[in-house]
Amino acid sequence: MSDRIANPALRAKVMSPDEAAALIQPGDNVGMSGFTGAGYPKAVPLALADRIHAFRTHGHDFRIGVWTGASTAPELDGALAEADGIELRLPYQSDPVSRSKINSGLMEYIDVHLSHVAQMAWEGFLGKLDVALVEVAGITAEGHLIPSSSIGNNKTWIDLADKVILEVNSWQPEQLQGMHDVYYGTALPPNRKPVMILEAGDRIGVPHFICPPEKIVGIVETHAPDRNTAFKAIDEDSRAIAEHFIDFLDHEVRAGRMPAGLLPLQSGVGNIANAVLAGLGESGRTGLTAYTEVLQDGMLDLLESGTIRLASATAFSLSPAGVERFLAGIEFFRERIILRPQEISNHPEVIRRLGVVASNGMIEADIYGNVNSTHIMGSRIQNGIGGSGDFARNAFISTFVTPSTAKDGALSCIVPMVSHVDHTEHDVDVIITEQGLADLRGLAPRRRAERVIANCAHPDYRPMLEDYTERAGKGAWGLQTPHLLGEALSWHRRFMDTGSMRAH
Ligand code: 0RQ
Repeated sequence: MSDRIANPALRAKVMSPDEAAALIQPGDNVGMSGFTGAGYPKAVPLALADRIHAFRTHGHDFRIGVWTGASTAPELDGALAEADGIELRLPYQSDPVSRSKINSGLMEYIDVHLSHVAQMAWEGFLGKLDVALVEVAGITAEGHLIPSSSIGNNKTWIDLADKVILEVNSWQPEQLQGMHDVYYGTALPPNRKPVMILEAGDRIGVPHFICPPEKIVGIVETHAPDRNTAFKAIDEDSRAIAEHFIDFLDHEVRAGRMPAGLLPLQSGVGNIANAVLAGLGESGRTGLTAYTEVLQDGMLDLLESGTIRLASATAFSLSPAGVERFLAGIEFFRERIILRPQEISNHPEVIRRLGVVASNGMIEADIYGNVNSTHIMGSRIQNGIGGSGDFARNAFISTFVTPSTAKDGALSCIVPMVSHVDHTEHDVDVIITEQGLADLRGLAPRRRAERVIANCAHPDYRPMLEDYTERAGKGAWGLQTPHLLGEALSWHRRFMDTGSMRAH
């Protein structure tokens, strides 16, 4: 037994993963920890997948509802989806097996704004939460639970569930203790109070989760790493996108809309977001702050170089090399990083007050500035909206980034009409591709279209977009947001029929 469980009464509850999995029954809703591959339970979901397989072998069905913070890893989403053990999954996920089950109609998926999940669970729409299955870094002598590498919805799951199962992971650094800020002041209307974060680094909570010991029905000890996928090397397109973004920030400072120290930055997930952070590091700025969800490798660079002095988030999402660096410099980083529940890291009130500058990835944007972050060809889910909507709607400036084409140029990421809308034209201020940047603030729809096409579309697709816009400008039913409805989605149709959006 490791020395991570300092409370004697709770030490007595240590059991095997199989014994813990046996506490989860068919039809249960299970609130699990985990956010962008960090801090998810690593042993019990695998044991549960075995239990589900065994049930099936004996002719019995076994499915559960899986609620998390965000994406997890093959040991959780992958294993349970493979076993056809998930009836309903929420919120954001990015596992390929789950994606395939969802897109084949075998698994239900609710894609919720990440800041809304906790309130939705409290409101009762999702049914009863039977079990919370949460990874922690340790348990103090008083019985307080030390959070691990993500917080996500763990506080809510522990509060709401009938039973709590803990995984105490000794792979997680002990020095995480003290980095977290768990806020216990949330309530439903009409009892809500202001969330008093006035600067990105403000602390308003406690560094641990509080859980009545009698609710804890089992504790499993693990020593296993987080998922930790490596980032792609920064390519030319990502570098160009980062340069446009940084030029834009300089422009905003010169225009007097932002202080020289900028406003708190939010940066989404993925390779391009990581490249944007790297570009910021080369810009020579210092003393910035981040109010964001996820801390990728690029953020460690910025903290080390002093570009960013403080970062608030709900989770890490580091590559294996990033984990090594984090561990080597943990005393330095723990002074500069705060992890919060996702209902606070993504809180609309706080994002609006701080004036966050948001930057998120997307699948496609249309000429008027509507953005699709989630669905390929309007129907196949890629990942989910995650926190991008929390930030896009409430940010001071909301930017979306993508290469101008995908799949070796067979797809244009700038299209006449998006095949699915996550962020409406009203929530999208700036679109950036490697071609350039379209600042849409203050522009009416037809002027937005001109700018998006001229600045962001790939030259191979620009003439087709100009042609569409010109004809729509003459033949549309109305000229506020001109569209030819019979043709607006024909580019997607062509891709599905021929494998390319190109006309020939
Ligand atoms: O597919 O993997 O099969 O090659 O989409 O695209 O270019 O690798 O970009 O990793 O930055 O992800 C929007 C998915 C972008 C991500 C999205 C295909 C492309 C590839 C991935 P392959 P890239 P990224 C904070 C904020 C929503 C949640 C969010 C995302 C795959 O940014 O999930 O922002 N965002 N959360 O080939 C068809 C197009 C395409 C396309 C790209 N136009 N049509 N396929 N692809 N463009 C974090 C959280 O909330 C947790």
